[in-house]
Amino acid sequence: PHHRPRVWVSRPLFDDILDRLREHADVDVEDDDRDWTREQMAQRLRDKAGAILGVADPVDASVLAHAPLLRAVANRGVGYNNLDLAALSAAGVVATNTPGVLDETTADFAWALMLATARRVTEAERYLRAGQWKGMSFHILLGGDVHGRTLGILGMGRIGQAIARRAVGFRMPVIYHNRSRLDDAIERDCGARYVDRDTLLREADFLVLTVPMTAQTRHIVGTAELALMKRDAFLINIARGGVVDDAALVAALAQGRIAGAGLDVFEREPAVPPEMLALDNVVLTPHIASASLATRRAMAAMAVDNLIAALGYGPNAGHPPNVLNADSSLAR
Ligand code: 8YV
Repeated sequence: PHHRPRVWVSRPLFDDILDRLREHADVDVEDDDRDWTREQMAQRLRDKAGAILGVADPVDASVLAHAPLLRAVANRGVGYNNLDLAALSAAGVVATNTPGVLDETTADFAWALMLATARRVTEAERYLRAGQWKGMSFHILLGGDVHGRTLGILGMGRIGQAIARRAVGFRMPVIYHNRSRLDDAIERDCGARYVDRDTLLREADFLVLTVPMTAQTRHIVGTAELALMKRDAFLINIARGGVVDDAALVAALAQGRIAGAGLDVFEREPAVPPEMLALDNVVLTPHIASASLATRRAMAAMAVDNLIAALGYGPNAGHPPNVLNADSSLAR
């Protein structure tokens, strides 16, 4: 009899998109969002050939030791700091992510946070909803301008570039820092100038973080970096919580050493530091920068197509388009 692989989908996902996977595999879908421990991951994966995972669902050697049948894991996200790629390769498990499809939507949201923090949008709405608006006042809720100020981007990958390209209409000079300098043609296309890290911190009016979470980027913005920033600058984080030292940021915000922050990600999601919640000069959102319906559907479809291909089915059988660990063997 033909053997159908078993697949685990760790969190709810668009059912019509999962139907494509069901043509090839027996699919177990979790119907609630929850954060999985390594022990729970190991337990769920012990009889599975593949999995579609959220970017917080950990896979390392301790999990893989209990998953002898596992051949592929597909992140439904571009970040993959939940995956230990060396351990996956050693176990012969293919890992994939969803690059590209979320760049523009995520860049839109970075701008939403820039505008909302500088112009105090959420604070203003809290004021109105609380019934504090008693009539036209010239002096209420005075914010900072966005247009004409300097946009600084740390981590100039696909998402950073998409953010930079949007600065033209706001007449904003764009500076960036990245592991490596971009080609002239790309710099011209996104109108961005390369600077060293300290210059970026010193000159940016908006410092937007779009670096991946790695050992090198952990706490890349901490007390020393915040001290270099302008007092009227805003910090925007749509990358990963761990790239910012939250305790240092809370201190800088509370002491007015920077003007404010727009944060979509936190060090220990879904926990948000209570000191942060008490501040008015921050805009806080629950990790939704890629959350437009069209983009989330495209991400889901990409993850499903990657997994189908990695398990040896469909038009790309054996060659999933978005492999992260080319050194893993497809034949396990
Ligand atoms: C998540 C993200 O995938 O792509 C990433 O790296 O962090 C997000 O797009 C999204 O929150 C769904 O879990």
